[in-house]
Amino acid sequence: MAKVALITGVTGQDGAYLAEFLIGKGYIVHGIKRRASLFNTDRIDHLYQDPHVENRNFILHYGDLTDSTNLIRIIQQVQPDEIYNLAAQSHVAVSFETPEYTANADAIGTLRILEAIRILGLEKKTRFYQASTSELYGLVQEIPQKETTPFYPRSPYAVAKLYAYWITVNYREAYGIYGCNGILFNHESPLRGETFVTRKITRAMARIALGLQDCLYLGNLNALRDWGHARDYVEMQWLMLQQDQPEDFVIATGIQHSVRDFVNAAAGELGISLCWQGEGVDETGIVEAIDTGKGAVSEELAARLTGQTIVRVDPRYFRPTEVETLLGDPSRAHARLGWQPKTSFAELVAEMVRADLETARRDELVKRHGFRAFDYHE
Ligand code: NDP
Ligand code: GDR
Repeated sequence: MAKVALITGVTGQDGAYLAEFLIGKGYIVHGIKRRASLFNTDRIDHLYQDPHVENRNFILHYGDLTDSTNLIRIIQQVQPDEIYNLAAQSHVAVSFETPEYTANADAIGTLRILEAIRILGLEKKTRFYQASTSELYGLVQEIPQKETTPFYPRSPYAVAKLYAYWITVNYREAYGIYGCNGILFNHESPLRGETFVTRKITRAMARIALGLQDCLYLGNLNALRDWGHARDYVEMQWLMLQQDQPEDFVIATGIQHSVRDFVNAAAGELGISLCWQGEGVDETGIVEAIDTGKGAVSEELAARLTGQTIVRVDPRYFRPTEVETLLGDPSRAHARLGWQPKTSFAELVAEMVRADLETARRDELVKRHGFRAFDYHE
């Protein structure tokens, strides 16, 4: 019998990679998507199956983490062997603007699923994965961070995720539910949302290289993160639910880079070298030279771009309380589960830049033919 998985947040970055991974393992995958006024399934359209066809292995349900009865009904219908709770208002900066909603979805939403498992008597059948986060470490107490490092959340998002972390531990201890927290450090991909810093950078650099955008505005360039590839990290989410005993694990690469390093690496992929001038809010990234041999920037555009400021700091992207440095120690996951990340930082940046360059080329073509290309950036 094929195993049945239910993924909340299936339309997100990790949901898309995980759904594809589980289908590849022979699972029947159910996903919860939110109702939106426009289609919101771009990331999973390649997995879509016509609802009129029988024996589907990928099935979507409308739902929301803020709606208990809806969650109970879906879980009752699906009778999942495994639930992956990936749904969340996942943007740290946005959580300062919508703290109550973030708490409702990210904290109480997790409780709603755990309660549904209990109400339906599925404690012994259904295994539960909680998408916990390195943001729990916030104001870090120890470098690198591991499973025993104390938490100090620094945003409404992180505080909500702290509740979700502990309620998962509590339901495991109180009711014997097989529940695990994956404490995942930042992981990115070409499917990353456009307002997270990595994707914002790769998208902007590709657009600048084609003359579609003049400047990239960023916040804290000194922030340090441990960036991995989402494709590698979803494998670990599955592995955590396949063990004899439920445990919590840190998932990270163990290597740290600054936001500025990421900008340099993305620009370098396009043949652009930057020199940095000024400090703090006055810091700027200026084009020092362009290698047109890389084929991204034309000779004509290179002549215009050289010497131009293409990165500036805009304090609007500063956060009321910032997480300055995160570096994970994944040695427990390596020792106990045999897991290690496969994609290097350079490979990750290159893959993201390539994908965004392809999209920018399409936009440039549209613009050249007199149509208005999508130009939104935040
Ligand atoms: P995304 O923001 O890409 O995806 C979030 C998903 O949650 C989307 O499908 C979104 O739907 C859905 N969602 C949001 N609010 C609700 C709600 N109220 N009810 C139902 N669904 C909702 O996040 P990622 O894929 O990057 O991350 C997955 C999970 O892992 C998140 O919980 C995140 O907090 C956590 N995490 C992520 C890390 C990372 O670096 N990516 C690191 C550590 C933890 P829609 O598409 O409609 O917006
Ligand atoms: P983060 O990711 O907050 O770590 O949360 P994000 O990419 O938003 O920020 C990383 C760092 O970059 C700095 N930064 C900027 N960030 C954004 N978004 N936009 C900017 O213009 C900008 N300039 C500098 C930030 O201040 C920060 O220090 C992500 C999310 O996926 C969470 O859901 C997840 O839990 C954590 O990673 C681990």
